[in-house]
Amino acid sequence: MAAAASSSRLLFYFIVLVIVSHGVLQIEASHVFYGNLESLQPTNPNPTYRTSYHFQPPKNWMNDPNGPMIYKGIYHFFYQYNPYGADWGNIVWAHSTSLDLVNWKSHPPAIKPSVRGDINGCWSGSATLLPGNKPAMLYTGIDPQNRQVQNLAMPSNLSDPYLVKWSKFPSNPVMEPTITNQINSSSFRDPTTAWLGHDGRWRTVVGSKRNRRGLAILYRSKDFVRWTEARHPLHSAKDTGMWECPDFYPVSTRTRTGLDTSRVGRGIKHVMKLSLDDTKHDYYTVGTYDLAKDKYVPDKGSVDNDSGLRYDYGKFYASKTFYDSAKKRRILWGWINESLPLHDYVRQGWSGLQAIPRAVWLDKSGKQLVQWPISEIEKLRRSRVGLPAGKVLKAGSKLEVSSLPTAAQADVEVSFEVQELGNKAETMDPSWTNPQLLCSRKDASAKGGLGPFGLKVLASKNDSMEYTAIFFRIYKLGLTNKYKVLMCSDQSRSSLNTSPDKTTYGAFVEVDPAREKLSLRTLIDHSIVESFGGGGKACITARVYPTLAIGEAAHLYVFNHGNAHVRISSFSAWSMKKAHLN
Ligand code: DQQ
Repeated sequence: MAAAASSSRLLFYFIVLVIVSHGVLQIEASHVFYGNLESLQPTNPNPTYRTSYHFQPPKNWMNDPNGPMIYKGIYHFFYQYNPYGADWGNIVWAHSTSLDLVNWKSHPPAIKPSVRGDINGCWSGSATLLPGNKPAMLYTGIDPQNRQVQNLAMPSNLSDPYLVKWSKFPSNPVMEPTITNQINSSSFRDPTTAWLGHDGRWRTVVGSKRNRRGLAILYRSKDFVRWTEARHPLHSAKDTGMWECPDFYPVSTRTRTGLDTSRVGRGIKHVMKLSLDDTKHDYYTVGTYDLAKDKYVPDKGSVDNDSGLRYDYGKFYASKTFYDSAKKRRILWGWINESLPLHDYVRQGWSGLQAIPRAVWLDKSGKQLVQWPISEIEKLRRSRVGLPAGKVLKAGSKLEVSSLPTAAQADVEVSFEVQELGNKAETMDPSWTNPQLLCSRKDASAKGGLGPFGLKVLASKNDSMEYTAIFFRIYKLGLTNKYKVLMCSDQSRSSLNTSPDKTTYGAFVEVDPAREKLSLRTLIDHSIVESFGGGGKACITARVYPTLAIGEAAHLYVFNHGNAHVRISSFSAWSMKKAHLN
């Protein structure tokens, strides 16, 4: 038996050698491979925009988070990585570990193209902890015919807590498109973390599409090795296009405590997150997992397409959660890509970052998720600067927060209270249903009734040339006593450089300003502005490339361009220490 296994392994190595010697093939899917750029050396390795506490490798291209997990007290993070350049291509699973999700040590790539089932690329996938605490990775491989197939890999040595070496299952692939199953071989990728049903069978879903219908194809297995496609998908939705990186997990309706992916039962709802290849948005629904039918059904009112709820209304894609059993929380990772044109980031020699890992839980309304940066990140805070509680920010005024050691690397928490709601709030037009459009029509400089008020970050002196503004506007809904809060992240003046994409982002925040304070937290990290409105009910992440507001020359302001006074009920800003990033 063992001799047969080792001879089949030898055969695989032989095949690999033959294939590798013929060079890497070109594949196109949701990312475009520009093979000719690989040979370009970075001519402008300018460190200005590199981050101090947002995860990134020392160089080259990074995209999706893969297989996050905790094993023997160590956090593992894998990611899509190009070892040869700053553009997408030659994809391997790079690997880093951490004790605190803040400081990271890098290891050699864990999964690289080497066998028939992944010779043209090791694409996204997820970790499952099998009984006995044995990690198993399901990931998409690109085979010699450029078909997308699903493979299995496991650690070679379970007593190494860093899990540096990984072995591929000799009979990979474990799921593949065939003539009979009618799966489109170029739209079949990104298996989720598997969950175990009461019938003793594992389940996973793989993202796909049929015509324009997005599909989460369901597979079941008793042994994690032989997988059978179910007769129906776990879920599908019309006109959504290809579903990349699906994520499916339970959330508690009662507490913020995270749940293991296999948990079902009373007091539990489920979340289905999909990454839409068409728009590069991650949207999610909240719903019920019907165990009898093995189907997921979104709740009534939970919008199941691109106009539904999003983790983040800025740059945030291909995200993935995992259950952190050490701290009993569910943690979300998401990829933040560049806003620079391709040639600019190839010249700078690196591309792509990860958002700060966020704890996620179900809001008490049961209708949406709440996200908050993991508390460990707070240990990087130093030199707190406050403002007196209750300070009034007069209509049309701004205030500089001047004594921060560096405003280019900071964490800011502010909360606002508004009086005069009834008199000063502008009336919302019922046709204003698209918050991003609304924010781009009314940028931070457009005076309003209640708002815009918020923060100007990465601002040049007197915010006269450059700034990124994150702010709120409060609207009244018709003749009612109800209000709608709009949150915007306005990048239109973020840089004097004309080449970056400066799209403005927006979201509605489910907060009642008549009863609650309106809070905003913004993590600033040189070229990232990651903001959490309403205690994490709406998040917006932006990439910016200021030319003046860099390093020590970056300024921070609190502003109010509305025509009503606003009270700052609390304010704290910290400079952030540098984390150890790989
Ligand atoms: N990125 C991976 C795919 C996935 C896409 C390839 C999403 O597996 O569908 O790098 O960004």
